Amino acid sequence: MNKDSKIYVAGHKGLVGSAIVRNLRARGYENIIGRSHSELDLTNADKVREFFKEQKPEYVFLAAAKVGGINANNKAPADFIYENLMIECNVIKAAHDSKIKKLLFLGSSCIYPKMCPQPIKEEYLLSGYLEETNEGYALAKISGLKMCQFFKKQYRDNFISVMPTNLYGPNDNFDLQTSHVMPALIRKFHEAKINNKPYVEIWGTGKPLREFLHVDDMADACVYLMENYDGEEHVNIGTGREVTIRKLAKIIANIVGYKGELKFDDSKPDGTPRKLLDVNKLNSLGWRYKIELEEGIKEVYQWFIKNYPKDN
Ligand code: GFB
Repeated sequence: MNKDSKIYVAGHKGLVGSAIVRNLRARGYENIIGRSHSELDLTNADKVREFFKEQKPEYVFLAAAKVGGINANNKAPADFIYENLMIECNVIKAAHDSKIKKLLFLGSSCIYPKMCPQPIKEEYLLSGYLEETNEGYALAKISGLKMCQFFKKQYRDNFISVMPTNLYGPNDNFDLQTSHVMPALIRKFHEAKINNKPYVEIWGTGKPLREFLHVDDMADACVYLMENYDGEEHVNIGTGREVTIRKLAKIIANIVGYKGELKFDDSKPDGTPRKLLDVNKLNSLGWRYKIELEEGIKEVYQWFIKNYPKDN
């Protein structure tokens, strides 16, 4: 990529897309374009085709997706599989037809089998059944990854894929019903602190293990791989470190300054027991994460306090 290459970040207002835009700007890329959902509906094939024809992007980061936490995924599997498949089909095909130079597709660590050996190597894909709470989303993301591989194989398109672990950062979704665990717990502990609530409810048993990566690290890895990786196989992006949900809750409570109790509601699903990515491939390509978990949470908590509506 040259500094004046035309780069389209699909999903430029979301958690990951906005971080990719910040990272590209910081590296001196100047010709970045994005379209909000109301400007361009990526599930509409004609509109997407038209957009690529008119704008002629040279590089594409496909960070647009319908995303959500365990509850959102569990309740709306049809929406998750449909919208994500449509976005992927439309953007990848339009990128192929307009002969762009390179595309990077973002997947998710939930593409791997539920009972995968740990840490999860890239080659474990499709070696077992999926976690049921996010099967729709996972199937769509597996299809996106495979589409990129197949377009590369059949047409020599330079389409690559990355599979991030659980991400967090500024511009996240803090809605308690649809968010991921990190923003949900930041908000729950903050509200419990200011309202002097004696306890905070945590979904599930607290036993599942999760790996968390700050979205600024994620964006840095994406831009790094766009610049340096052309392989057919996808690349895991993570830290290689994990915590239990119980430990995560304690870390967040401590950062927020909440002194009450934690109550675990095991009527809510735990989801996959463990999903720690093997990041040896990424490390050997020359990239390593920088932001430690506590440092990242402190930063996001400050962002949340600043941006959280005061009447809540
Ligand atoms: O982050 P999360 O929603 O997604 O939940 P997944 C992680 C764990 O935190 C689960 C527990 O064991 C939840 O039960 N948890 C505890 C909570 N309290 C809360 C809470 O208040 N809110 C939420 N959301 N969780 C998603 C997938 O799985 O991860 C997506 O559904 C995607 O497809 C994403 O892959 C990265 O890690 O379980």
